[in-house]
Amino acid sequence: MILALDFPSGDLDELLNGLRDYVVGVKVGFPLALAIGWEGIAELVSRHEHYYWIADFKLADIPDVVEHILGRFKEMGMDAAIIHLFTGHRRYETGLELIGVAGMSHPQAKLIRENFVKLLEEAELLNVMGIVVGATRPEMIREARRRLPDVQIFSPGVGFQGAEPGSALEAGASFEIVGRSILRSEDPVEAARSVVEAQRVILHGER
Ligand code: NUP
Repeated sequence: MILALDFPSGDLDELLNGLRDYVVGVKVGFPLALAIGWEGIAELVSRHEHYYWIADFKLADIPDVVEHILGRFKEMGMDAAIIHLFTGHRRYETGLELIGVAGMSHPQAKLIRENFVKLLEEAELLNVMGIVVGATRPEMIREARRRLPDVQIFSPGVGFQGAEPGSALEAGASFEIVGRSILRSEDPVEAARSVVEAQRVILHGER
């Protein structure tokens, strides 16, 4: 599971230390940048380097600007960044892995949904490492997995937005992204443990 670290409360280091057994990566975006600043994020990354860090700012600018931003994210210790695919990009030499938005989890993402196949084609053309496809849309995950068998599929929308833990993995996603249902829980570690257990039960019938 990837943790969406948008609205944490309490001590961030304690939270990230406590989640090590259940979380492989941490995704950060504007909510955390607005709360603790770019420096704060860079320092957090440097204290928790074992996590796979994803910068989710859904970049959608001209390629020269995107390349500059990706370079700065790399300096901050990020491992990957999420970009929008609809603006068009070139292949960037920044050392960051790229994840393109192919489908979104919220019901209002109509234009993106209508252009899903074209966005998958763009992802293939750019040879991105991964794509985002909402967990709330298992039929789109299945379609993406069928068309792009080797791409990593990251699926947000589990828990708070309604998708059941494990359901996106079952449809073919590589990682589920979970935020508020863990962060807003009384006991985030227990909430993360129960997500991972549900994923195992769905995938392997294990307990
Ligand atoms: O389609 C998307 N849906 C989505 O929720 C693409 C995203 N990147 N996200 C992000 O995933 C969103 O910005 C948030 O950081 C996370 C989901 O968090 P939550 O609904 O589990 O709290």
